[in-house]
Amino acid sequence: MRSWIVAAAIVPLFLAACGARDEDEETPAAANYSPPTVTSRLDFGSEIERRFHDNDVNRDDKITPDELPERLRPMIARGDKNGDGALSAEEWGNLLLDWFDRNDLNKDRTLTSEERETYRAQQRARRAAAAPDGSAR
Ligand SMILES: [Ca+2]
Ligand SMILES: [Ca+2]
Repeated sequence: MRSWIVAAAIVPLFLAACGARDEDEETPAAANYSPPTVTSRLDFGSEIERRFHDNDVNRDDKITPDELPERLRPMIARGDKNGDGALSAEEWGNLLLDWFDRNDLNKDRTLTSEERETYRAQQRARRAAAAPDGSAR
């Protein structure tokens, strides 16, 4: 019993020590290294809400085209289900959760920076394969 407890205490320490040594070995490359990130779908939900309020400049609980940067304006046409030309909090949330789920390639409801990278690369490849004038849909 006692040795079991000791082993349980030592194993994590051992793993931590190995991790620390690996980090030391990687130090020369550290300058170019951005640590991987993981976002849970739950965390992303509060992020969605925060971003909605950030973008809703006039606080009317709608995001209109003039409140979005040019490159994000196509979001409105895609997400505006009731056709009022703006995104409600719900329409905004659905759009962003849909984006999250498309990026979550292994469908474990967390999004890693690696998955985002992979998804971005897939999108680039898809655009490159489309007609040069962008007419392909
Ligand atoms: Ca607004
Ligand atoms: Ca995932």
